[in-house]
Amino acid sequence: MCIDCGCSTDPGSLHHHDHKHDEKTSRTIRVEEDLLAKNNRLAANNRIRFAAGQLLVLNLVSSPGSGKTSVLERTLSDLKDKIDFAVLEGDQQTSNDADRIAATGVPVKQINTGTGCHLDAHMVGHGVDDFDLPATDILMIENVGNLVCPASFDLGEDHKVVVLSVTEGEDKPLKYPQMFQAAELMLINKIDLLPYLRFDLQQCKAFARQVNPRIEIIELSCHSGEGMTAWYDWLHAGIERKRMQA
Ligand SMILES: Nc1nc2c(ncn2[C@@H]2O[C@H](COP(=O)(O)OP(=O)(O)OP(=O)(O)O)[C@@H](O)[C@H]2O)c(=O)[nH]1
Ligand SMILES: [Mg+2]
Repeated sequence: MCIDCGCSTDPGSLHHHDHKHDEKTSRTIRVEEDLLAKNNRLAANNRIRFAAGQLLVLNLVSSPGSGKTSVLERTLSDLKDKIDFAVLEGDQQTSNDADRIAATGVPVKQINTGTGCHLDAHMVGHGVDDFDLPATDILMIENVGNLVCPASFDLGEDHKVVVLSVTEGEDKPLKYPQMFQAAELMLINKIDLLPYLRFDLQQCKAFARQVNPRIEIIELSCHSGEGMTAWYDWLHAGIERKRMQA
């Protein structure tokens, strides 16, 4: 990354302005590598703790407002009698989302990142300290709404689940490919709004598969409930896989 303007110095990237990249640039890249290496070490520690508790850990990522908390609220309300959940909520400010989750009766902790644009493994490691992990089937981590930075930060999760709502436009997988490459599953949310929008569902799915041929896709609306069963089946299958691995 260029320390003057923050743009990528990747030779393949567009870089049209007129300034020199000197040794300061390589120092910046070094710091970035160290930061990610430290995060990866802490994520590995988290993963060991999660494996000991035999729980499924999902990292929900998306742009702000795609419906992550809404999907969680409905999921927890529908499944909490069958599945033991715990939830970590990541936002820059406020405890709004944690308050919404707490209303479902599921254990929740809010992490405020301040100026930070993503959760990291250190925050998550401390965030779960108060949870009874062995008594938990699924830990849901709602990341800060941001379709860029959370893609680079491993939290020790089993899977990233990217939520894309139909109001955002079908081209987002092409514009923000890193996030869709990092995700195992894409939830296309707010499909109840499709009749009112120009959103090409098939094109969106094709774009997502173009950047990640293995990505699984579920279309749903947590308002109408359409498609939620497929998501719940995916969660049950995930828990089953974890139990088989143990
Ligand atoms: N029509 C419709 N609206 C939805 C649906 N899901 C969420 N919304 C609305 O979308 C808005 C944002 O929902 P949130 O659940 O707060 O989104 P979020 O991704 O958690 O937002 P941040 O945490 O701020 O990134 C709210 O007004 C929801 O009511 C849906 O399935 N259909
Ligand atoms: Mg939210």
